Amino acid sequence: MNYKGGVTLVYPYFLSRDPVEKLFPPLGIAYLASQLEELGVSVTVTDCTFESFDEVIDRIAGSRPAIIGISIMVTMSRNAFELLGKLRERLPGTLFVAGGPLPTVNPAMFSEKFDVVFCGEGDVTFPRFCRDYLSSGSFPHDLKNLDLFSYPGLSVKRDGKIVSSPPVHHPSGTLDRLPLPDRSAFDHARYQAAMEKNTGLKQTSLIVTRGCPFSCDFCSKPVWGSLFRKPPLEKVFSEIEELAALGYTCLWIADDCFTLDSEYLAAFCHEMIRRDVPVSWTCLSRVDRLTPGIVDLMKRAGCIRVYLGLESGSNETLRLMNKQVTVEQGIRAVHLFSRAGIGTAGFFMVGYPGETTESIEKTFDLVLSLPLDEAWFTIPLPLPATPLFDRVANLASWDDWEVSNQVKFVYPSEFDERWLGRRISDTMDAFRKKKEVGGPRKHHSTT
Ligand code: B12
Repeated sequence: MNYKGGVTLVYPYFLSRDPVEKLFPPLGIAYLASQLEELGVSVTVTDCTFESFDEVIDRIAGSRPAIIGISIMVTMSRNAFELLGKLRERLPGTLFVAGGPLPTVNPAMFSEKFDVVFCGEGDVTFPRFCRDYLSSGSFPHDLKNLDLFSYPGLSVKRDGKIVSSPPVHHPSGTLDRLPLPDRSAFDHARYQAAMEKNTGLKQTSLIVTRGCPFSCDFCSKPVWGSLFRKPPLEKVFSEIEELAALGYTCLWIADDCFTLDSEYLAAFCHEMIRRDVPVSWTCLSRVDRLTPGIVDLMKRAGCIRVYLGLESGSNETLRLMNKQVTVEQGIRAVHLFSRAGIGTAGFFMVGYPGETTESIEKTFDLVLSLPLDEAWFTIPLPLPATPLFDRVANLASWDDWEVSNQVKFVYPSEFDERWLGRRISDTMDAFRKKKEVGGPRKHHSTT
């Protein structure tokens, strides 16, 4: 059954804000779109990345959707509220729904202005909610016809109070029933051109597994939760073959913990070798649970780079971060990958609450002592629903969350931003110099 005036899904990121940003099509709304289509609900996807604010407003307002769902992460709340304000003026009869990583951790922030908020894996209930809403009348006042508490993950403002339910997750074994994300609305030619310019590769992202059983102090993972789930490889390879057919030459497996389950990882690699898919891949990895055998297999299966959350050169700081790994394990992992011919990128965080200038200097020393191809520094960004956030709770204002990749604390820190900024740029200069002296690496660069 088709519904007139169906659903529009919006990803409110505008490229002009940061033209050197890595660009990946937004998978959250692509997953929701395919599941809405499966239920017979008419859906359009608006990825704002290559558009202007006014173009987006005009196009969406012109199509008069009954529901507008906006996907929001921590840097996008201002854009989301601006879109909401402008669109509401033009579309008073439309229901506005917020979802994604930020509403998941702070539903109250969005329940004030949006009609409905979804927390967690929105694809568990949002498609069913849209179908039911559209068949029950499709105007905001018709919400009362629905039993809102039969939609896990939903938050809503009722009689001046916000009623919210906890983030919802797919249970084990259900990922195999989900359709592949619908990427048909994305401008793949522009994504490929932008990534090729930045990285030399037509790279795109995909999610294979969901969930992470670890509890790093700074990590915001309530969308996926702690339960590690893995879909059947048959399904994963349908998606990979689709991406290769779209012209992508490299994949970024953006899972929280892709290398967690060595058996699954090995089966993935064997399948990649057997099918001979013409794409290389990169992934995030923890530094534990790695053996020369699995690393070698990853190389043979086309892995060209791993991103490692090394974070610190001090075991005391790693303990503060609850990383549950040691500096020595990190060093071993970098050497394992490097020896196998897989490029390595290290993420480091400096200025952690409770660490010392000595431990920060150990981190800078570590970066310069490792055979890394890339090094990335951040300072702590306390995300809601993390233990770190609770410890530094007196944040200045939500506007500060717009800041990404800058040395600017959004809470009162014991460290001086100017000193940290200078030490980071000195270290990066020394890092680049060391790489120049070492000569060009044989791997493709992904930055
Ligand atoms: C890929 C990625 C990026 C990419 C691009 C994002 C993109 N276009 O997808 C890049 C590298 C650019 C990036 C940058 C940043 N990222 Co990022 N990124 C990711 C990553 C690894 C995967 C995203 C993804 O594809 N997920 C898969 C899809 C299917 O999941 P999803 O979008 O969450 O969607 C599900 C639900 O959220 C929900 N949903 C989503 N939208 C909607 C909309 C509606 C209406 C509804 C009902 C439901 C709903 O349903 C979906 C299906 O279940 C996530 C980690 C993760 N595990 O998700 C971090 C993550 C999203 N990033 C994060 C952060 C902090 C950043 C940076 C700020 C980092 C920094 N310090 O610079 C920057 C911001 C840059 C910017 N552009 O504004 C945080 C966000 C935290 C938060 N609470 O908001 C995450 C969760 C990582 C983390 N654990 O801290 N990121």
